[in-house]
Amino acid sequence: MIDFETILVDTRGRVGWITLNRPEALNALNAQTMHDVVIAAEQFDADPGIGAIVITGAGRAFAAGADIKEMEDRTGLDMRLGNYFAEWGRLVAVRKPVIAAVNGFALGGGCELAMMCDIILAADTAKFGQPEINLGVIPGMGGSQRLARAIGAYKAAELVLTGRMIDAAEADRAGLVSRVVPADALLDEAQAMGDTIAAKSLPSVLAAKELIRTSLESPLAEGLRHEAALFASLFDTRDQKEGMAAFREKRQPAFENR
Ligand code: CO8
Repeated sequence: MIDFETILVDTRGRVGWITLNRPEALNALNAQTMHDVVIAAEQFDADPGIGAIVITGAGRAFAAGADIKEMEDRTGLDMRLGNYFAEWGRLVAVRKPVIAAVNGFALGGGCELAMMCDIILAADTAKFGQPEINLGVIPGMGGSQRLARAIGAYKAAELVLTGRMIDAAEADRAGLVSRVVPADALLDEAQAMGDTIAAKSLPSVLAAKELIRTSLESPLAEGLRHEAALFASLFDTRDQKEGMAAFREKRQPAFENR
């Protein structure tokens, strides 16, 4: 692993951890952080020893948004030609499951980063919001699209147009998070969830992630065809034979990820 400037990276069992580490700036996402997260995630994605990835933040924020100080002097043309946020697309392209362990503020780009992940585990102290409207802009890393898909157009419009922050309980009711846990249990719960996923057969995990991701983009009939094809393809894995034999023999399966 390379030494990163803005994140901490470590491996716990088969779970790869990425901790945003600019707590003095509430982990505001500058270009270097984006680059570091993407490179670290791609390294975990390519590593056969890793089955799941967790992203969290050091200090009291997950991430309080894109770095306002880095952006503020740019022109519209700078933003357009620089294509500054395009690199996040590489995080979305990671094939292994990514869990956002949201420890505090997840605002603007921070909320959008959480929504790029497959699972959002939130501390009961977490706060979510898209406050860009207060800065004279709008969400720019997918917020208007992913939030509307996650919580519905009406709730998303309220949050994006007013900039109101919501707590973890409201985010949970709205369907923005997978589960809320006590703040002091967040990292252990994320690790346990990562361990659980990483113990499954990787081919089936990759297929499940891909299908759920693409369900947001494709018409139902196309998604169902895709599911049927991937479902069938898993019957050519040793792990499918092992998983079903283990069920019949009333024992735990020993998956080999092939
Ligand atoms: N960018 C840069 N610095 C930040 C950011 C940020 N997003 N958020 C916090 N900080 C810094 C503060 O400036 C402060 O630094 P300093 O000590 O040097 O003054 C430090 O972090 C601590 O913050 P506060 O003192 O403000 O802490 P508080 O507890 O008083 O407040 C808040 C916490 C409510 C989270 C507050 O910091 C806040 O409102 N932050 C900004 C939230 C925000 O507006 N986020 C949206 C940013 S825009 C965005 O994400 C757009 C994404 C996509 C753009 C794509 C374009 C193509």
